[in-house]
Amino acid sequence: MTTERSDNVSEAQIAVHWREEEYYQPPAAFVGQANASDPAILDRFAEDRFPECFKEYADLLDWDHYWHTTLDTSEAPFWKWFVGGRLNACHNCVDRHLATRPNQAAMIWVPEPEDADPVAITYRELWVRVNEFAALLRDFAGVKAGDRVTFHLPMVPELPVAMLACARLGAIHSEVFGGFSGTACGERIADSGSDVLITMDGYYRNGELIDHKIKADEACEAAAKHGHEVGTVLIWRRHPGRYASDRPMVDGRDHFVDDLLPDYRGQRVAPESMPAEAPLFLMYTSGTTGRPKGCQHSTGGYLAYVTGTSKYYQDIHPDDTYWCAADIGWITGHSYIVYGPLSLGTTTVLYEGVPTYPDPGRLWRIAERLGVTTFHTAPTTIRMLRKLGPDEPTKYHYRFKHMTTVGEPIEPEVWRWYHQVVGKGEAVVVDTWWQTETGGFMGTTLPALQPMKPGSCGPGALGIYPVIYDEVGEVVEAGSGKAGNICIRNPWPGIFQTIWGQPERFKQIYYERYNRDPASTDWHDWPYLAGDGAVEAADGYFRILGRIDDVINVAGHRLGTKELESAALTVDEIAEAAAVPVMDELRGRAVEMYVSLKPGMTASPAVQDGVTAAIEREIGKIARPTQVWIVPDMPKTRSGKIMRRVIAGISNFADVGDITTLANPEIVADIRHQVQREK
Ligand code: 6R9
Repeated sequence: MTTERSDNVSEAQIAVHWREEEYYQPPAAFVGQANASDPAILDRFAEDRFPECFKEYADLLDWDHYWHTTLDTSEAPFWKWFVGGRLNACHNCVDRHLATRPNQAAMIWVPEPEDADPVAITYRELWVRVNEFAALLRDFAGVKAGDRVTFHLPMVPELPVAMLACARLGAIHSEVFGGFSGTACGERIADSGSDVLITMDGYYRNGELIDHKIKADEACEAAAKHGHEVGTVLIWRRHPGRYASDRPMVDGRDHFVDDLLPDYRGQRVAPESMPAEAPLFLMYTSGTTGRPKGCQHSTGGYLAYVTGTSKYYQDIHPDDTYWCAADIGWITGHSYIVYGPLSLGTTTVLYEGVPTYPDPGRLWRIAERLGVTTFHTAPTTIRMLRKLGPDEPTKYHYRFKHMTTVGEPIEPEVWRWYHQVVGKGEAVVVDTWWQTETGGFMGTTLPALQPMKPGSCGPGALGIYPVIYDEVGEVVEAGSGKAGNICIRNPWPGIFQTIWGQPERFKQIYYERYNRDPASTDWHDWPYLAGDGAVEAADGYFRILGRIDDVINVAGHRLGTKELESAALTVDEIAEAAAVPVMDELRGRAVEMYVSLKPGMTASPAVQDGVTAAIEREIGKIARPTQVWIVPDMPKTRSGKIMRRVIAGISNFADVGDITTLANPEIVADIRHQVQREK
């Protein structure tokens, strides 16, 4: 498969092709209790029912005013769902459950260290907390409907409380994953134009209390460099009353939330009735250029889509104890820890720390202690736990009925361990392919109705019609064995509305490639380009090969090669940089950096460390490369483009393709010699 730029290398190009696998059927006990066990549901979402089929999802919500138009395509491809409708997302996730289950735990938070008890927060308590914090945001920080509020919060209940408080006010939240650097956070603050930053002084990870306030200072500084001043920084203390950082508080800017909150005790804030199309949140993700993309999600369409898919694919029932062990700082956490599960009134678990500390039995101990019924994680975690604690699950008496995987392709062998050992052969496994942009699941199986196939995510979700196109826009037929670019033919309620502040880029990246007529208002002319390579088997199941663009998916985290390269270029000695993906046993893919030096500079370990440090500073530790190679020159085309495809071939011990057209073909053997000798 080729990609958009000839100098580019894509993950999909270095994907391993595994053979077709056998089906696994769901256990009868699961089918008997499933939310979707009648095949009639497939007819209700048949193509000729589009778009009205999605009314079924929207009807799971409470609306202040019902909508008049299900799908408005007049400004294609800026789709508008449930037009005329009004609702409040916080009301749907909290208030509406007060009548039926005020004393049921809405959330259970499992903190580090391990001897600390889990904290249950009932729906009533959640309602009180959200109201008080919303009052503080409104009256102290001046937040109102439509304002953007950035969070840089770790995995603590204060994060969902802050999300729901913003939603209650109609403000747009933008959570930046806690592991991102202060600089990355500041860039996102400036891009979204947030006047308020909400953070925490510290959090636990691997048994250590990490100073997080330092990142708030860096974020404000970085935002200022982009010409944006942050007026208010609200800081929760991880241990109320006890400051976990030695960073000074900035007068007039920084405030401890636990000092302010007593003034708002008992206050109530009426949920703002928002148009269905009002943005609910921004979620930044990496893309083709250095500038991150703020994916803007709507209130009505998004909430309807995550509620519907949580019901039918996560099979969530109110009396489940549901645990998605992801971070809320990613789309998975927004959709399937917070909004979907709470909208359905279940108990959602969140945890602080990592799966492997203090030992690789931690997740299974939590599952046993809390009686978790439904479990959700990423292949990278599964691979790690399979390696570090292959028998750990057998030591604990939990029983999962349902398990999900998300974020990367899962190898059939790893899938089988998940099914057999983690799921004890009793749980269904639902592989869910989707993206920050899509809001919810795109390719997956209805667990009681469609059999599982290890390594394949499944067919399109209800009402979702994927198609694979080749480079010239011809359909790649199912069963042909050929890979191509996976697209979704139709819009759906969870699709993001635009890239914040960059509508042209939104159109260009996601819709230009296979658009049939730029003036058309017929959705058939606007296939959505997902940016993944995929293969469709004869049974209509899709196997995702990886990204086709300048994104590397490391342990389920999307990293932009341009962002990595521009971070490396901040190091004085560096003249040129190229980031390439390499296959990695545990993390799926890893990043290797290739750099060349300015004339007169000498290669040294200090330069290599400088590149790593720059990447950690600009993006965060998650982006740390596994190798920094200092090479005498980059392989280049005659027009001077760095041939990443050739470099990746060397790093992966794979074919480098045709190099006869390079300006400097001799460099290939030199680099190969240098790199492969050391690997
Ligand atoms: C939800 C999420 C999206 C990219 C996506 C694809 C990869 C996600 C997958 C999968 C194979 C799956 N991806 N789920 N690949 N099988 N089940 O992960 O969003 O962080 O935006 O990443 O992740 O490459 O394009 P996001």
